[in-house]
Amino acid sequence: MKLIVLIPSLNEEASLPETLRAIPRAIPGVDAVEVLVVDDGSTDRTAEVARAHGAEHIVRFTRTKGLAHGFMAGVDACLRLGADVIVNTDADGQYPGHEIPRLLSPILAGRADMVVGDRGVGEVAHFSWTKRRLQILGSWVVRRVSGTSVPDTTSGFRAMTREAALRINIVSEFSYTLESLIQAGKKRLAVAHMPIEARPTRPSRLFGSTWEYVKRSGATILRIYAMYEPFKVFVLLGSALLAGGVVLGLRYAYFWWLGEIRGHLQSAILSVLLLILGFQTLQWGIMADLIASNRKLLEDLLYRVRKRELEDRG
Ligand SMILES: Nc1nc2c(ncn2[C@@H]2O[C@H](COP(=O)(O)OP(=O)(O)O)[C@@H](O)[C@H]2O)c(=O)[nH]1
Ligand SMILES: [Mg+2]
Repeated sequence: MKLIVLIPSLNEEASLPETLRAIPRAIPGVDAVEVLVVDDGSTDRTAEVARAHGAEHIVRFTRTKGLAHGFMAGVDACLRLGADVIVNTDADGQYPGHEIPRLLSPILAGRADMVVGDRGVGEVAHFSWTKRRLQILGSWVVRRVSGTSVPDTTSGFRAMTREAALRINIVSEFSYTLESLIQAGKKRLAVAHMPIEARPTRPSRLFGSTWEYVKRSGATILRIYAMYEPFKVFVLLGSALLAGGVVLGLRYAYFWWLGEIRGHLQSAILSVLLLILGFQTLQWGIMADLIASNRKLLEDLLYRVRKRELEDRG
């Protein structure tokens, strides 16, 4: 069993030495532990520092592509390097290296394909009150959408098996945390969570402000959900529009019955408009559903191709 610890990094020369030092190199049940640092076009000495402090593998981009790209490239490289298990952690030292064995335990016990480290987002002392509430609310939404029971859905401390890594395809540009979790849930992977100790760190570089955080996470959740459950999304939307149209239409019919249609023409027009829009939205739902079934086939194809590539490498 080979473990590769993946660390996506952007200008992390200051924190990498400590983060790398803290990674345990001998873990019971694991034969080899290696470290792969993804240097996302850093302008400092991230790659050199990583190499000097024991990272066996470096993937370096010549320009910054963003965390989701870095994560996917890192996962791909880990698979090619023969990883049976991948642990992702942050370069800033928020997730202590000594928690890696515990994070791995559900996978080593054969109970999970993916494990998410739980910082206890409701209680983390170094998060502000608003950030804690938002984390709780956001995580609740993601649990509903993904059908998993992970308490801390934005945690970057994760372990996954090769099988899970082969199944996950990140398409959003911004962060992989929510998308990978929703995909894992929708693809019926066994997702477990493990309480871990988290350290206070410097302010996040991924989000400038809380508002930006909410906006981007909300958009990600909506898009990924619509990608996997398009029929539900569009039927809900279409039905709401149709219902509005029907109610207004009935109201108009009632006035017409009483012979008082003067002054009610506006609502009749609105009713027709809503009915048309609602009907069209339902049609979109059918279209989106057809496209989604193609996506499933494509994802399955991608999975088989990737698996074949790994097998061919021996
Ligand atoms: N590849 C890549 N990594 C990034 C980027 N921004 C942040 N990171 C890395 O992602 C991890 C988390 O970043 P951090 O600033 O701690 O955000 P937090 O997770 O919200 O605390 C760290 O290892 C960063 O080096 C980016 O644009 N590209
Ligand atoms: Mg951080």
